[in-house]
Amino acid sequence: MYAKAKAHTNIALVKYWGKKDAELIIPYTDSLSLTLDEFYTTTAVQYDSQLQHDEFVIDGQPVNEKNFIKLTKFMQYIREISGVTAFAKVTSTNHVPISAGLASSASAFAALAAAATKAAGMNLNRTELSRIARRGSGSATRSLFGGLVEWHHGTDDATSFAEPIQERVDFGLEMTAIMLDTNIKKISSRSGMQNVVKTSPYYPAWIDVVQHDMVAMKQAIRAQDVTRIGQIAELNAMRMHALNLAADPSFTYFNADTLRAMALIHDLRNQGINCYYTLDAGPNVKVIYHKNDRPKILKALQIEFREDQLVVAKPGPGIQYLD
Ligand code: 2P0
Repeated sequence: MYAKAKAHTNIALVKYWGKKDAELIIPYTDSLSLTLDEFYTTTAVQYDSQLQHDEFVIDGQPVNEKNFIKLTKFMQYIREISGVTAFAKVTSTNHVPISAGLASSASAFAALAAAATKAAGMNLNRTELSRIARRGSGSATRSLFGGLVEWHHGTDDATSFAEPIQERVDFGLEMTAIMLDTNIKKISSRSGMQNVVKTSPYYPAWIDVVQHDMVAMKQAIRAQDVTRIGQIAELNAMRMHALNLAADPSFTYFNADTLRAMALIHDLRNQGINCYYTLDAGPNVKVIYHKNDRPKILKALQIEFREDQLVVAKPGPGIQYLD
């Protein structure tokens, strides 16, 4: 009745932003991501018939009530499908280079789905696990697999799951995260995307954008064209963030440093250094480039940002069981 798993986080190159079904977390669009080696979560699950409720300890701290409700609901689903009746003690550790930064619900729910089902005696493949992880957090769907991963939006629980496009990414694609603000974000992804779906007049256009970008991105991956991958990812991210600016109430995850970092990447490109950026539901900027260009890019970034704000992340693996 015990298992431990490790899952890595992922950064979307074609973003997921909006749910058709909030309960099952069925998105409006497909999405495509790169799993990273630097950021991961390890989670141990122990079912224990003596417990009166589930217990969750994350990074040494018991979780708050809001997270407890979300997590115990997830565990309840695992009990339903596995037939296990006991509550569980769940112990989770986020491994990130600096505090809070890129700790992510993606790696958290992927690791929990794997550990909780294995401890319950289930032997599921990664596709099945990705469908389960999806119920915890959309981006977790993709974190069961390594490298470049596609999440098929599907129409129901059976058809909304992730699939690897290329698990071993060996053509030089790399990212560096510029950590600008590691505080917890003010607008959660969940409420941000909900507001956008309801009020952003550009939402129908976004659905078309993603359909187009998924095809173009997969072509660029097949061609191992890092420049094209960066171009598509950057424009896709900006179009996602434009939805937020156009929502009512309007909002943005950018701060002044975000704009400074984006301007620097544009400067580098103008100097002939090939690099692009993407941003998620927060101000931190992730730079996309070919690893051969890393020294030049880091040299330029180090003039503007502290060394400890810059985290190089390579493509990472899929789910692993530990112990
Ligand atoms: C993504 N993001 O594709 C997009 C791009 C952030 C921006 O998925 O509500 O934590 O748990 O499904 O997955 C972050 O949102 O949201 C996210 P829920 P999630 O990676």
